[in-house]
Amino acid sequence: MENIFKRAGNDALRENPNSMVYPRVSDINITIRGSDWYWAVTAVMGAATLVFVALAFRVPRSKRIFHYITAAITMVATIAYFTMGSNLGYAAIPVEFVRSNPKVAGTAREIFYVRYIDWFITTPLLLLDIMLTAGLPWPTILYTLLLDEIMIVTGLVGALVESRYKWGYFTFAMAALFYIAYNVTWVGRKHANALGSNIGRTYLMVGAWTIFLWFLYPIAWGLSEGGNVIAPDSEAVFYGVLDIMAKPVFGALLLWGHRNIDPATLGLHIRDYDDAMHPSEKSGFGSAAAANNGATGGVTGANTAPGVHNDTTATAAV
Ligand code: RET
Repeated sequence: MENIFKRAGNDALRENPNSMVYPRVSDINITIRGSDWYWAVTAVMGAATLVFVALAFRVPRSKRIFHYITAAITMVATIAYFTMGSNLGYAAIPVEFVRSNPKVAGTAREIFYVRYIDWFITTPLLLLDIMLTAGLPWPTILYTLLLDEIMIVTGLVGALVESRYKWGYFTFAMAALFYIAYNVTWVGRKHANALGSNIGRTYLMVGAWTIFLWFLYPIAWGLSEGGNVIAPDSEAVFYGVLDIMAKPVFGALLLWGHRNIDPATLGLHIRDYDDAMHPSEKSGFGSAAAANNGATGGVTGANTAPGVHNDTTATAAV
């Protein structure tokens, strides 16, 4: 048994012994003030969801994609914040650094894993909002979303690990964040600018806002789950302000930017059952003929001058 510790180089079983896995109680926790703040953020997220859904109903169904994605983001956050306000959705994790500061003195910290479940669902949706605005090719979008999921999952695992190995996970997450930032700031911007100045301007606004905010998250993590420097109440305020900026404020900016952009311009041709058909599609079985005509039917057909079936005119007509 001793021999497994004597092998040179690999300290894994010594640093993370199985004896450390037992149920624990946390002694570095949020107070009632932290809970109050989490409830306040719950209300903000819930109100934003109602506003985004209400805005969706003001435009035709075929133009609601960004409203729906954005409302889904704040809807999920509402539930996550409800959970944290209730002092639920956490694990008690022994701290790597035992501090003397009374605000963080103790041996096990309350780590809200529900935060990461929220981010696992909502950060890909945020990126989708951004990358669909740029009209990026779908393989680039999918790959960036995968890197984003890696960032969130490694962040969660790092937060739940008690030894210094947590910083290994932090490093993986940072590498993923840099890749995401490269795609958003560089690749996305080139694509968005190519689609016209209105789209380029909207993209620059939401893209720059996002990348600025996203780089503040690892700082919050380093001070909270990572380094146990700030109290769980301060962690609540830090992440809460960031989440409000990155979700409801981001969503408002995005939908404002999209008010004059037809999703069809971005290659998002969405069909609705009551779309008017192009005269040439009305022959035969009417709507059935239109439904089978993937290339020209739906939104494009509805908004295009007779005989013209390309994307540019479809957009210009709206
Ligand atoms: C973690 C931990 C370690 C390193 C990095 C992280 C990045 C997290 C980010 C989260 C973004 C969340 C958003 C939520 C919206 O409400 C996981 C904190 C890089 C970028 C935008």
